[in-house]
Amino acid sequence: MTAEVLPPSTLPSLPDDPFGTEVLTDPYEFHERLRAAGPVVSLPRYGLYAMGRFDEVKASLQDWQTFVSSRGAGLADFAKEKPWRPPSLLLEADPPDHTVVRTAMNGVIAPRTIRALRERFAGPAEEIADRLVERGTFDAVTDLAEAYPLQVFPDAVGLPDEGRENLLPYGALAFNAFGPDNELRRTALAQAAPVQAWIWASCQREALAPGGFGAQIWEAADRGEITHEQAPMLVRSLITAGVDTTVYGIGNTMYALASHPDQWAQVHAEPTLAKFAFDEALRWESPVQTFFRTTSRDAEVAGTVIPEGSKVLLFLGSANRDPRHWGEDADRLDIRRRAAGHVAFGMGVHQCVGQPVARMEVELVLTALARRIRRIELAGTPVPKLNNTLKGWASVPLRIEPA
Ligand code: OVM
Repeated sequence: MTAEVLPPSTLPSLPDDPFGTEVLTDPYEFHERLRAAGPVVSLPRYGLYAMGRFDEVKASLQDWQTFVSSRGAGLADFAKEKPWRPPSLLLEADPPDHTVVRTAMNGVIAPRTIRALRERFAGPAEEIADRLVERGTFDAVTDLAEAYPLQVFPDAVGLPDEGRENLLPYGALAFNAFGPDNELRRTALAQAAPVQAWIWASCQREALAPGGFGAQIWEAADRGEITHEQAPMLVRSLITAGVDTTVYGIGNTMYALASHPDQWAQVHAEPTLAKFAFDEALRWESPVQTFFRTTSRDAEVAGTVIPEGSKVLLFLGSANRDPRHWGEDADRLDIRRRAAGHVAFGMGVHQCVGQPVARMEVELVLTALARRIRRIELAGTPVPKLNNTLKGWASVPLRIEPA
């Protein structure tokens, strides 16, 4: 048999459904095949291009001129399909429009604001840690990862007390909606109307308590940094991106450490390691697994041309485990490695604006637990929570040994 010489334009292709139950439940075997197949891979099931290697994922996130967000950060191409909700002014926009609203948001989530909030977030973190340690067994998701952010974040935004049960369903909806028209997305959209109505009402000036992030966004409009039409949309961004992400972040961090008791022991011995444990957990099991971009022109990536108007699926969770970047032990959880530089918060102009809030929440709650708990272990089988974008758990039963 003669060896076939492939033309350089021949693109590797994988038949897998990255939004199917198998990959969503356990994506890591698929990620390995994706990275092995090449720097750019075709996913013909959805007519997509995909990248799973660290260098190309990072470079594409940084090249906002070529890999645009204004045509949607999900599978739907806003140039061709009507979005399920009015597009986000932050996530689904490009410079220069994006720059204006991003600058205003940076002002709202400023270091001074975060320092002031730390006091208000610290008490509840200590209290929840006391309660859970007292119990001895608890669920890291429902009793901690959901309970703590929901106790502190809605108050920080200034949201109404009534109706907060809509927050988690809205996050699940928004992150499922990035995916294809599958069961997860359809089910979420079928129940969306009352949830969306509460969210939008809560973004209005009269609904928001003084002093919170929400009121501050409206004040930025009064100062002329943004328009009054833009203000409720930016509050919506905070609500959409600020709840489920931190819930999954805490749940995944606790799962990571509970399944590696030796790593927990290190954080217990030295609770200031909590922030490193969080970065390593984000790298090892990234809550936001994927985002899409759309090519605004023919894009050359590692010798492959991606034609203009293509949807490109960037696998953040795969980039964060790429041995080409992280070394042969990329799959190993090691809180002492230099995990900062992961792309779990994205990279470039769209990199997570709420990052300081998320980091503060996790540091406070993880430090409070690390001081009080000597040993931690899984007390049962964790139950995955499936979502088209988010990777995490519905339940992580834990048993702990107090210090
Ligand atoms: C938004 C937004 C930003 C980041 C993530 C996200 C649903 C949404 O601006 O609405 O996920």
